[in-house]
Amino acid sequence: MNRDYSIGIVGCGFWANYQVAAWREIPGVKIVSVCDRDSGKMKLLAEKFNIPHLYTDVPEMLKNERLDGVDIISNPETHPEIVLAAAEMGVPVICQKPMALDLADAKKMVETCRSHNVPFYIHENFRWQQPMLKVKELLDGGEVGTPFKARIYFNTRFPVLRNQPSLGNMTKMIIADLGVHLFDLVRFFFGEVKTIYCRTQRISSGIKGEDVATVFIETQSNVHCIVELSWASYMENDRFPQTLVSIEGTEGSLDLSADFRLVAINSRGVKEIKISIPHYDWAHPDYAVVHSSLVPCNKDLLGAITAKSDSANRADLNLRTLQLVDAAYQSAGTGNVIHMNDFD
Ligand code: 89Y
Repeated sequence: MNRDYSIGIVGCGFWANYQVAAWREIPGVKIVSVCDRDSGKMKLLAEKFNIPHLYTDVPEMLKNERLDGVDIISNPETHPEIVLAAAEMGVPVICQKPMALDLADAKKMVETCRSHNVPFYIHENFRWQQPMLKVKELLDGGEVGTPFKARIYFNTRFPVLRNQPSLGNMTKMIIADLGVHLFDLVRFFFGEVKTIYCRTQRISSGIKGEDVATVFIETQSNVHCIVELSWASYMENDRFPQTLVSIEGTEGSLDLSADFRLVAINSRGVKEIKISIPHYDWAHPDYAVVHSSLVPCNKDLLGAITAKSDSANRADLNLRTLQLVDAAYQSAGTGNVIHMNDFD
């Protein structure tokens, strides 16, 4: 990077602390402004990172600053309005997952950015986690032959709402917040989805949405994949926020278990691969595997919004991940199997 890039932040909650720290790892990136309706939160973040320009109003920030991109880290229900404002003002957009809580809103966001010729990308970081990159590399290298069955799972009793209390107000909770990541991994590993069937449960008290979901996905490449999501499960070795993966293929298997132990089994034998997670002093120790993925994810997104490269996190592509969220809720509500070609 041989010039400076000015980024403005919208949303100064828990996640913004790590997102800003991750941006600062990238040479040339300057976080020049922050915006939050809650001026207290906004000032805290600005002071912590020495950010010069402070706003409580998004259009004002977009109008006053010359930004190479706006990074939207606010709660999902605020995303449509902010993305549409950025599109109108011609400011390239990076928006946290989930893009929106409603598929129609998401489509409008993608369409508006397209019609204004404004780059629009989603900050989807799970596919940038070291263990997931390794799994993908082995799959692409033919280590297991053709995958036919998989399990991607995230079962924990970690008090997720302690750091992210707004999740408790979401009437659609774990699929919208966490399922979106795991569904994106399904697409990353195996390509697009043919059908989806989902059942949900609300186990914990004091929440409005589901905190458990069990999903059966059949991909176009004929992988049968179980996705398990739970924030209510007592586990012997609870390793929040590690996503675990097991994949069976025609020539072998991959098993990513706790503490990033990846085992590859095929006719050549059994191979154990230890994956190391990059260390950053600023990462929250409970979230290290996720927080360290913010750096390569942001680098990829910076290349994309500055037109140097494209990204798999382009919003129109991520829309397919969001369609899976919508389909999972449809299935949970009706008890039906949802065919993804109905979304075309
Ligand atoms: O909010 C979720 C996310 O995006 O990654 C993990 C998490 O913090 C809780 O499951």
